[in-house]
Amino acid sequence: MTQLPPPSADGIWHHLRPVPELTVFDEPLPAGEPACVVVQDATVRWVGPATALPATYADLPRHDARGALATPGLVDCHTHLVYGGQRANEFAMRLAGATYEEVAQAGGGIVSSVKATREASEDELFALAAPRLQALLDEGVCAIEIKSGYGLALEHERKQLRVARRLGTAFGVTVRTTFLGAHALPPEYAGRSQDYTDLVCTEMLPALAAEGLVDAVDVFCERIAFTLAETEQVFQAAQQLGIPVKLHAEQLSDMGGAALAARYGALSCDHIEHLSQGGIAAMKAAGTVAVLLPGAYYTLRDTHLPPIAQLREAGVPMAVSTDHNPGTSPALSLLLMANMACTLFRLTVPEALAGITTHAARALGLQDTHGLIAAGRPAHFVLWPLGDAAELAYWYGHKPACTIVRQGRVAADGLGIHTHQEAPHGA
Ligand code: DI6
Ligand code: FE
Repeated sequence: MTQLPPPSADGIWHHLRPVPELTVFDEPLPAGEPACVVVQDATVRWVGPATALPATYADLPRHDARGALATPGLVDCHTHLVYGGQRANEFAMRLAGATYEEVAQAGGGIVSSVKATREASEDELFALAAPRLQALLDEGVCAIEIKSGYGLALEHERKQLRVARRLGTAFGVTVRTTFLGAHALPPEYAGRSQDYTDLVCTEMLPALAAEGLVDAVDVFCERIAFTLAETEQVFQAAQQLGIPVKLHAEQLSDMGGAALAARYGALSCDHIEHLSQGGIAAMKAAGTVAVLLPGAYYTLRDTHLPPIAQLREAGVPMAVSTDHNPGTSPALSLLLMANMACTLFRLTVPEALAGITTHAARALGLQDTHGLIAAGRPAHFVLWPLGDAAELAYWYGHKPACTIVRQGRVAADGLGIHTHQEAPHGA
């Protein structure tokens, strides 16, 4: 089946209302005045008021946004999107009182997804992940991180990462792959945690990196997963290969993982419900992003809030992501996560919006290409028929209509803006 690529978004997108905090204007936008975004060769060339539009662009096709709100393309910076099976049974167990740790100790948890993932072929994993990815893209996601970590053996981790790469190509979306070989101890290594960590560092990571499958390296540093020393060993292996690191840190307990990750210049520390003041200071000094995952907090019915006020006070950038995974966050709406970040974690609306755009891009090292509408960047933006940007975090439970420009193409046109342009002039 061959599919035509979506139409080019080149042209002048005019009469739109940008979110000022998420847009860099070439010419200042007077209050209340609609803006233009000029796209040429799939790149944003200029952003400003129609009255200041440079004459060089005047002949480009025009797309009338009719007052729609414009945001950068959304960025989902932490997902485990590729896996076999599902774990609804554990949801039921936890409702009956079992904790995440007890489920894991009973043979459920991550290793049950490992079994299903190992049994699935690459094509099967692709077919399972595709509709999940589509759901996220339909809300305006333009860049997504996809982790391995359900293979836990070279061939199966490779399979997951290859599927992640294929998804990016097939869907025309920026995919950042993260190798999470140190996610859980595979059953065949029970009681041999050090041996498995050695395997991750000396065989799996170098092989997958050589195949171009690893954009970043992550570890689940936790009582039920990998120790601080094992985490550092994986970070050293990543550092030797020049690959950036990130960490599942202080989700269930304060392991000191965030401070360690910061010492390795981590892109992000994620979850961080139990993050200490020392961890916050280390992250601030290293420029590490705090990735908040309210979906996991909600699903696990956690009650230990991440230290939002302290992160805010320290000036640590906060991103918000789905953490999509079959165990603790079967979430397929980044906008719902923005809503939960506000209601559960008390983020302000501007913080939540920066959390699913600018700061999420930084958490993936994509701060120069994603998360902001600005001249010189690839064209990724979304137009929403909303009166107030706060509506993005306010409504939940439905997919809003929107027009999506992704990788310089009109990936969706729910508002009929692009087709509009093709009607006879003046009609
Ligand atoms: N933390 C999480 O939230 C996911 N992985 C992790 O390290 C959960 C993964 C799972 O339960 O399958
Ligand atoms: Fe996760």
